[in-house]
Amino acid sequence: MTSISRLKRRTSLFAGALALTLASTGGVLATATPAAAATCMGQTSLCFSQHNNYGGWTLPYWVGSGTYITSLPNGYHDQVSSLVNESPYSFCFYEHPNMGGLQFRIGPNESWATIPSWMNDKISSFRAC
Ligand SMILES: [Ca+2]
Repeated sequence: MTSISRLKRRTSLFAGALALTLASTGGVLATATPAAAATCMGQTSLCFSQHNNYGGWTLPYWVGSGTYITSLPNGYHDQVSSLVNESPYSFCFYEHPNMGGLQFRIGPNESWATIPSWMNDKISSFRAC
């Protein structure tokens, strides 16, 4: 074996080990960590939190395919910074009451530890969508 072919073999072994490490790390991050950090009330629930990473107050809702909330309770407007959706439904969140202004949509069973900055501290109403 020449020194060049030996080097190639070692490089490909290293690349294989690195890919395996990344894949297993990605699997852990994608499942265990968010699920442990983000819980609401069960399989048909949606929870808002005041701060990033589900901190501060939490406002929970039982939800269905026709959920339509024209206004969060007084004191909860324009403060939501993270979300947990433990339902099989997609939801749209709005900047103003009665589904007005900017819209931010999330899918079934999605949790957002940090919602996008353009919608942070702005949600005032939401509906299944
Ligand atoms: Ca906030």
